[in-house]
Amino acid sequence: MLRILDVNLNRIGEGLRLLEDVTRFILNDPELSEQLKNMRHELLPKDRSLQKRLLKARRASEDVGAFLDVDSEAERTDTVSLVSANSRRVQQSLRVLEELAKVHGDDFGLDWDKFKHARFALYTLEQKIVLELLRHNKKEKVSGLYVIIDTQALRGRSELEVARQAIQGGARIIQLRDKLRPKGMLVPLARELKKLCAESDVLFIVNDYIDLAIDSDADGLHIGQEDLPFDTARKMLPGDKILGCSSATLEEAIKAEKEGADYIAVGSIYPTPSKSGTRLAGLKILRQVKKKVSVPVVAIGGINEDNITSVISSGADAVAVISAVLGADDVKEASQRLTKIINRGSAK
Ligand code: TZP
Ligand code: MG
Repeated sequence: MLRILDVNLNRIGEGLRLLEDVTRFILNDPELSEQLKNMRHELLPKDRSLQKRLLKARRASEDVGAFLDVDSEAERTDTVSLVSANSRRVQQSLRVLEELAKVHGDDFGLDWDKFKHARFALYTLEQKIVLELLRHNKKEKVSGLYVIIDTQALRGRSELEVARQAIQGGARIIQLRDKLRPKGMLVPLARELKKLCAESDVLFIVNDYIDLAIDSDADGLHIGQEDLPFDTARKMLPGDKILGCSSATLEEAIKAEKEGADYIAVGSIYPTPSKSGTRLAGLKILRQVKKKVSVPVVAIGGINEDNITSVISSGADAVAVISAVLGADDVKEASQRLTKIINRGSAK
């Protein structure tokens, strides 16, 4: 009995410690890591004499099951599966302790209800950590060439064909931007673009429309200062989706990050014919924003082959363009040329 208690308490302590470290050092989430730390402290026995009895009962070198798990351990190739496996382990141990405490709880001062509550709390925590990790992974992919499929700039070509060529030319992010058609008409298009992007491990972002982003299972939503308030959009978006926010000033960028932006688009960097009424931000604001925010920074507006080097050397993690790619007869070639310059610049 003591050996079973010892083993399961150890599993709980170790598993929760791993989850805590992931939320603390990878996700930088103080609330989640605090919750996990409190849970660990609450579950592990504080009674010194029980701690001693457990230690005495330990027979780790004689454990017949010690190396039976190796196959499933080898499958834990990424942090998400690591979190799932460790959550499961802790949940299972909590269940074991819950059942044992129902029968023998009084002998060891163990409360079965405490284990049950912790198990249910962990089901929700696991979900939160996994969604946050998926979002974190997407955020890390915000770099390189970001091509906006503006349906007004297609010059008779299809959105899908242009997106496919841009991806072949090296685009790492594709955005659907449509200011013309009724939203309903965009539903099948957004779903197809998402499928195309997923096949190439390219991020797919929807501009303006949160419902369209959710329906198409896009990787994220992009909004500007005149769309939904950023914190409202963040609350409405599923936890694994990224939120991109346009800013023309340093103050707007700082506020956007505070309200939940996963990347900040700074623009317009140069005057642009592609969007009327844009405010000019310039390279100076780009540099200031890059210094002050910790999320990736995307430069946008009037960027082309001739000026992209300055944009990269000013710190942009990604460069968003419409005309430099959609204005070219050969979308793939234009994307390739921009990608090459970006890669050269960021390698420095
Ligand atoms: N937001 C700020 S500038 C801009 C948008 C959508 C237009 C970018 O288009 P281009 O052709 O790359 O200047
Ligand atoms: Mg908008």
